[in-house]
Amino acid sequence: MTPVVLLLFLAPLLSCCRAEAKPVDCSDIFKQNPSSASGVYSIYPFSERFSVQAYCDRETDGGGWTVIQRRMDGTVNFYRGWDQYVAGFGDAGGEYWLGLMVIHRITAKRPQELLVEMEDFEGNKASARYSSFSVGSECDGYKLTVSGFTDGGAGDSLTQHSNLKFSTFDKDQDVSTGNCAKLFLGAFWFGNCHNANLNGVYRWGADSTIFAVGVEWLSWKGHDYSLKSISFKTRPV
Ligand SMILES: [Ca+2]
Repeated sequence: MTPVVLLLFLAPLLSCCRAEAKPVDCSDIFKQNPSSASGVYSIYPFSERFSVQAYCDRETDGGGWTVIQRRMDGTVNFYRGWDQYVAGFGDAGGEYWLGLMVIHRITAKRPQELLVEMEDFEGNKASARYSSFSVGSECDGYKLTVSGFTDGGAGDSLTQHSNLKFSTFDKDQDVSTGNCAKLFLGAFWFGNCHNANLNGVYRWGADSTIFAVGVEWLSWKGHDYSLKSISFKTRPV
């Protein structure tokens, strides 16, 4: 068989292989179309038939980040129960939580890194980065595993939460005798109880009226400062 005949023979197979798989996460979207801008996209972490809306960051450090959590203006109530934290809620164009099911799925498919970015009400910005990040399955209580901290000025308020299960006010999986989610009005990988409360109450800056219930990252602004914005972003290593 000559090479030309062979090519004709293989043409249908080759064109078939070119059909792109649906993007599992935001990194696939920018790989498939490098000129895409940051914004809301459909991703398909479970199957090609079931899409999830996510905000994809194209800019930060080369882009490819899938935003899994974002606070920015206090428009969405984050004090919610277990089912909502499993399924996800909010608006991918604004404040939202992508959902434990999706986060587990994305981090189980490929090894991931995590970037936490935050801003205070004075316009200061800081970040924290982790070279390894994953969230276990529901059977594991959606356990957080995180390591490889690099400081972007925010300090490390997350490594202490590694190996802890996720808790909401109606599902206490923390290691405290109390209910951390109820005590600190959030939902998180609480231990006894927290160094970060990114799903806490949005309350516009410094406020010590009620201890540690705000949107917090302890190592940057302490327990009595609720951040203007914070986001968790993940991408394959
Ligand atoms: Ca408890």
